[in-house]
Amino acid sequence: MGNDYRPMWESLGLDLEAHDQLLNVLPPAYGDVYLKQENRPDKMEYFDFVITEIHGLRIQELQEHKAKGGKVVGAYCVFVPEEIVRAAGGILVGLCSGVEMGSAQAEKVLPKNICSLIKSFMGFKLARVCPYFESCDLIVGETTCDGKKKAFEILNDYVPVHVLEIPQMRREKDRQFWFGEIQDFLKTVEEYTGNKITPESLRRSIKEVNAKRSVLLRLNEMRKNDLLPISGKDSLLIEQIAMYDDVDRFTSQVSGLCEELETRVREGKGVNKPDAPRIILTGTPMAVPNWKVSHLIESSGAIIVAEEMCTGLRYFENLVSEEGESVDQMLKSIADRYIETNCACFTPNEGRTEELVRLAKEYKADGVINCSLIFCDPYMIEANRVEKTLKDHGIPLLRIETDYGQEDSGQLKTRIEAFLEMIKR
Ligand code: BJ8
Repeated sequence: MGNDYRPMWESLGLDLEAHDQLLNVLPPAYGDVYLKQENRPDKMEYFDFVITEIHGLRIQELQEHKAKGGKVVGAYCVFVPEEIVRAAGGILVGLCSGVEMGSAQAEKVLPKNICSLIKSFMGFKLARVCPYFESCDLIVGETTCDGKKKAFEILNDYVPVHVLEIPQMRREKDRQFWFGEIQDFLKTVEEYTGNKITPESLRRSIKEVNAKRSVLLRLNEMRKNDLLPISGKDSLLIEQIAMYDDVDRFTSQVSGLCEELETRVREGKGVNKPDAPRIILTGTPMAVPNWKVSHLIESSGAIIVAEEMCTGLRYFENLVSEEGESVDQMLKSIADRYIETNCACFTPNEGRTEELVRLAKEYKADGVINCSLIFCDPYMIEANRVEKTLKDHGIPLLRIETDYGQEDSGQLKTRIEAFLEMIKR
């Protein structure tokens, strides 16, 4: 990192020693996973820079926003509508943590057998190592899974938490209920920011967030080519950065990258060998810096063509309708868009399995790797439905259960290599 950010981190109340340990893990991991890739697009430079400045420049921007009276809202799930936070002049940041940190502290308030994602976000808070967390005026939780639902009660002891109740089915009465939740969320956001959301501010923010999702879709479309202009690892990185970077700047940077990628496609330049097995990754989200499985897959000679996960297609595949005149009409469009997210918290969740079959065809995938975090009941159990559907359609599947540790890397690599050998083109 270029500047001395220590005074800023200190003012945020971070435990500087523990924070140093966290920052020391990142550069070597990033160098090994990302910077050694061959034939990377030049425009990845911006995203490398964002990672280098992950606790620096962006945090400084959040502090400047707060100094002008702006609010920062943190979230753990793609069900939290960024459009509403932006329409009230706030900034939404994704807080999902993808690294094991503060586990000892987290285990004082949580059981040991809970998924890495929950343990990590609680650990980040209790160990005071995340400047994003410490910048938040409000946290938005959700009732997607039991672990998160109960963890938010504990988190509320440390920071104000607004919990969105997520329906677990999509019947008409669930949709009505969800619309009510979205209306309540708007009121909370208005209260915290002190700003009234108007039809103009909401329409503008819907367009801005749609533009972000559209540019991600544009990038993803290019991954359908036989020669992919970008690796799966780089695509995942961009999908992770989408959760906390400045919306307009991110959109413009991805758009610039897309131009370079489109040229590559026209010139027939790719990052993969033509016979590399094409893989779709599906399952629980992979937050920064969780690149383990993607790295294992691509360093074994395959190419990831899509991520059917919340750090992936689920985040950007649907847009909010830009029709609607009143705030309520637009809120209805927001509610309609978000409830279609194919999270395993829904029962049944056939949309996800149908989507996987469709994606396998569109992206010409040779196989699917279903990756669940250990102790994640919704996704570990739903792996059964995924397996059954893919088997019915003759699509090979590998099921992986893992956590944020590196201890299982060798064993996972062996299994991935055996799977790739089996589906070899
Ligand atoms: S919409 S996938 S981001 S909830 S891994 S904490 S489910 S026990 S992350 Fe998710 Fe929203 Fe759904 Fe997406 Fe629980 Fe499972 Fe842990 Fe999970």
